[in-house]
Amino acid sequence: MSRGLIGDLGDAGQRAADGLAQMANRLAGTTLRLGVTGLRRSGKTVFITSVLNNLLLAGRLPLLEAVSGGRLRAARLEPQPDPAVPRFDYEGHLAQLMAPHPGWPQATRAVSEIRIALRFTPRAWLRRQLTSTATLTLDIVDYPGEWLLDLPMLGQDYAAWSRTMLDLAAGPGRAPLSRAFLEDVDTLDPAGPADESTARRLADRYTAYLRDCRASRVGLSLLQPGRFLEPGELEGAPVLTFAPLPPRAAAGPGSLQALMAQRFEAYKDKVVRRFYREHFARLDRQVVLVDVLSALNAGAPGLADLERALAATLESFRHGSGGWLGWLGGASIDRVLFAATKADHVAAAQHAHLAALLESFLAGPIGAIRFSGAELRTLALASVKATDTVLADWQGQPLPSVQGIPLGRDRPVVVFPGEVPASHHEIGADAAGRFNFTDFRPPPGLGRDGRGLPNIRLDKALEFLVGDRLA
Ligand SMILES: Nc1nc2c(ncn2[C@@H]2O[C@H](COP(=O)(O)OP(=O)(O)O)[C@@H](O)[C@H]2O)c(=O)[nH]1
Ligand SMILES: [Mg+2]
Repeated sequence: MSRGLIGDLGDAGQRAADGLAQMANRLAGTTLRLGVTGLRRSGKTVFITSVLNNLLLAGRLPLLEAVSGGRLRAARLEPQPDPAVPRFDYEGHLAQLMAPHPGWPQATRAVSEIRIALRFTPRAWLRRQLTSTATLTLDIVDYPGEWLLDLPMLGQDYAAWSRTMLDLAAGPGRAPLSRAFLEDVDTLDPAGPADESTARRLADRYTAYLRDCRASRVGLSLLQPGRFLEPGELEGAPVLTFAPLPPRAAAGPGSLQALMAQRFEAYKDKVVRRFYREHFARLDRQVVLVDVLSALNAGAPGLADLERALAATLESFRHGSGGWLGWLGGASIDRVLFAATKADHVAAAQHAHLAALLESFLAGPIGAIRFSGAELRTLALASVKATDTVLADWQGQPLPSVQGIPLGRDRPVVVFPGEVPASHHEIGADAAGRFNFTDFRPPPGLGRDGRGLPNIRLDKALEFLVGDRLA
């Protein structure tokens, strides 16, 4: 017998043992960690609230097979596993949506988590013989997409990062916002002596520029480092006191550039890698929520920026030798859903275009990096449906329109929001002002029937994200 064959038998034996262990685990119940991310106001809080509400009530989820098949027996919230992480305030957010004068939940900023246990009857005959009910413990982790956008920094050194950031700052859409910072950089010698007040001033100007980008009408989103905008407990710390500088070969130890590079490395280590270890590396599944319609409203620069932000996000789900995650190790995310949120802002007939548009943004980066890694899917959803699609008569033409109460108003109106392009290649530089999608309020009486918050395709999202673990 050759050594190879012994080796093969050994592997097969090991695999069988692993398989049995896995089976035993699954019978006893499994835990799945689902990350929910997206940039500010992309819809994370509303998504998690509606997912929990519909699972707890086995409600409006006809395309989640465990629900339509009547196999979801019971669901309840349980204490979360990480006592130091804030709990997702499900009850508070739901109360706001169901109030007599309903409103959207308050904006949230940091990471939070919540655990829901789902008891179900297994679908497979063999498994049913072994156990009549199984439990899936689902941990949902809400974290800002801005933090995810920092992950690619781990694959860059200070010089490479600086070049990328300075090019971006000088590009279209951003140049008017970065002027004060770039002028300051122009008058400095990176090879000159390090000095704290200069470092502080540069960091302040760079932060002001990032803030202006975020506040700008065009809705810029690729903003690094993310913690400059959401510092939390790190406000004023040296790890946040740096900025990109044009690389100078002559800059030696003790130079301003050396100080900045040191702090850039500290940021990677203390902030980015820590987030990676404590949160990201522990996730099994991920949903990335994208507010595509707001990006359309913002016009061409906002759309170009969205594409860059999506490309950076995608990097995080790439496995194997090509991706920088390979050497970090431990990433276990095997399914990622990119979901265009607030689909109820447009008529049902436009939803396919909305999903195709999001896919077209991802197609470029996927081709460019020859993506291999987690399984990807895109769809358009509304976590809470605030409108109805109606056929309105516009000068004798029936046009699919939406009816709902616009934000800041009290009465329902019918609006024709226009067509969503099916690809971003169909959007010219003249996009500014072409799109004007309206924001709506949650309608009164939401969820009163006890059948779960009305939504669009939340079930399809869940089938992809957790359906296989409910089988
Ligand atoms: N019509 C509609 N609006 C939504 C939906 N989800 C989110 N929104 C809007 O988007 C805003 C931000 O949502 P939120 O969940 O707080 O975003 P987060 O910052 O990612 O947690 C809300 O205040 C709503 O105005 C939805 O499913 N339908
Ligand atoms: Mg939130």
